[in-house]
Amino acid sequence: MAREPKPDFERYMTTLHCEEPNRVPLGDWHVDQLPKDNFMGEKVVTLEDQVDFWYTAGFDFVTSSSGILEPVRAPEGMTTKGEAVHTEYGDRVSREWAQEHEGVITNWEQFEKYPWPSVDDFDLSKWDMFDKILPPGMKSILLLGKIYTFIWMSMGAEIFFNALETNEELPAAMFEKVGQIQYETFLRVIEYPCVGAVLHPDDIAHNTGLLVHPKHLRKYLFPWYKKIGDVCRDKGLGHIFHSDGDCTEVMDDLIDCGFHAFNPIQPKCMDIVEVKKRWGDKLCLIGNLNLDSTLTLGSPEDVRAEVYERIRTIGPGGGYMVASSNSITDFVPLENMKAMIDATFEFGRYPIELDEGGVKGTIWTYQAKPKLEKVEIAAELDVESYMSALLSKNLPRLIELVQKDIDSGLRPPDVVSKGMIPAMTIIGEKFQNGEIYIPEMILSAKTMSETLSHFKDQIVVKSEEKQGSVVIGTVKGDLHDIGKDLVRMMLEGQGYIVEDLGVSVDPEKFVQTVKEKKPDILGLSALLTTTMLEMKNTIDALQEAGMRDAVKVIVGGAPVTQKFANDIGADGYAYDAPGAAQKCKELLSR
Ligand code: B1M
Repeated sequence: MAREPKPDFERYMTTLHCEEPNRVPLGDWHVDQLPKDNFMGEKVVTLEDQVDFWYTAGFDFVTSSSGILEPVRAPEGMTTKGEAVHTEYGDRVSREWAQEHEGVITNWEQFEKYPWPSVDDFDLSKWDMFDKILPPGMKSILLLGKIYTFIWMSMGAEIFFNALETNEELPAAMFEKVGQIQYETFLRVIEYPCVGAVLHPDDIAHNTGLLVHPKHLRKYLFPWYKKIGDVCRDKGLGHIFHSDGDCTEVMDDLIDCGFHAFNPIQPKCMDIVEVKKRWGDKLCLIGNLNLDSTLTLGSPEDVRAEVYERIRTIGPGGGYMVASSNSITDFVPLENMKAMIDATFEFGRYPIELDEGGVKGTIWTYQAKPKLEKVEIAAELDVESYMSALLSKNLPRLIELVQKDIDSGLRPPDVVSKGMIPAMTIIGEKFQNGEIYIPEMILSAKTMSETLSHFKDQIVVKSEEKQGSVVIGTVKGDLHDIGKDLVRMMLEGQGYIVEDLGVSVDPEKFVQTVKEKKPDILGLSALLTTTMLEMKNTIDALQEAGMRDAVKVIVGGAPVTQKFANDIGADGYAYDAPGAAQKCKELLSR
């Protein structure tokens, strides 16, 4: 790359204002350590090294985190965090993440005792340094994380979701506390002249929609963004929002919060062409280069073709920056990262006049999520009432309904299979259609399991009436467990006996458990393109152990597709939790 980097933060700001600059800027805000080192051919260690990396790669800025409230700290005596280690690179990129089940702030006592930081305790000298060492034309972008993400991670996802739906006092106090800390940090850091923009990396969505109902975001989160946004507008600073997943439902809210730009528009979740049409005059779009496939599994030619296509379709008129659909992770090959940067320089010059199909390569375009088959339910009981009791988490009402049906002469297992299971299936459909959110799904499933345990002595299901048994886990190297947990709950709610092995499960552990427990089905979940390959390793390990025919294997998770499932020899694939329950039923009835 013999290009002379000519950083120009004005170009970045012009693009944020949805106007045409002289060329399309690069927009990634996070690059893992390994690709940085590989790109530079040496370890990127000091602040000067960091600046050198962003400058040499061709960015108009360097990003830097405030470091406040990150990561979630587990003070002595409180529960600890999980750790992710990408095995390919040993411990070089090991990280810590809060476990979803056990938060560190789950009650008032923990809230009071938490070592809440203040910006006054922070060493802000790096911003002073940036002021001195940034090359002409470059500015720094403050990564002001995280409000929402910090709160759900420190409370534990399940506890946070539950509290939002049942007793909002603690989450409300958390939003107040965390929002205030972030706001004060923001005010202090933007005093440094080097700061040109503020970016919030705060994931609020997953593949098919928001993680929680937008009313909670509107009440607790967006007012903080707006407060920060107002100051940014006043001071001429850029204001950028990052959330993975499908944020369609709140795009107008984000504009109202004063954001100039939205990142990363995951291609599996949102159609960037449609997003540009609907909001492109008010919101600059940053991202969309497919991390699931092109950037990670494709060739440099594929990357070049995808950059060409995005610039051709989204670039005209301004308001677009080339970036990945999350970040440049350590599993993006160096030559693909370079191809992305080079192609941006090659094709991004304004005015953009590129012909369709001008560069050949396999590229990714948005595909709408699969339409799920509507399940016909033989509603012999009052399924509607069961459903509303489950959705309102009304345990006494459920107990009353079950008792009434038992008293009318029905066998208790039939009450479950003809009343509660169909009700849970409809709740699953509502989730698929975006009518309800993850907390409602989780809480309905929990309420169902509490009802079942209330009647456990009466609901003695004969073995031939059991739906089947499932061993489930997230594969090796992968720590994502919210989706896997939802699948487990949905299966339990449908009458399956489920053994959950947790996250980052070795193939050997899966094989051993299949040997010991002899489940009908083995369920594998993966959320990363790299860890998806562990699904194949697990199936191969079953084969080697002579156990492949002993169990049906179903796979799922955000990057997994039916084609991938076929390629690795899985017996089934499901797009989501309700689909997983359907698939298990189908496999067991064969
Ligand atoms: Co991460 N993350 N994450 N993350 N994260 C994703 C998955 C990502 C898609 C974001 C993106 O690209 N914009 C991306 C993966 C890209 C890729 O590889 N293709 C990603 C990345 C890159 C990373 C890190 C590498 C980030 C980094 O370090 N640079 C890192 C890796 C850590 C590790 O695992 N080793 C990382 C970390 C994290 C957190 C720890 C911060 C957190 C996880 C917390 C936790 O789970 N306890 C996190 C989160 C929250 C996400 C997003 C935002 C949301 C995932 C989620 O919980 N969804 C996600 C973005 C996205 O999904 N679009 C993202 C809600 C859940 C209900 O949906 O899990 O999809 P989902 O499950 C669905 C279906 O997929 C299906 O049913 C579920 C319910 O309907 N399903 C199955 C799941 N398992 C199934 C099994 C089945 C059948 C269906 O059969 C057995």
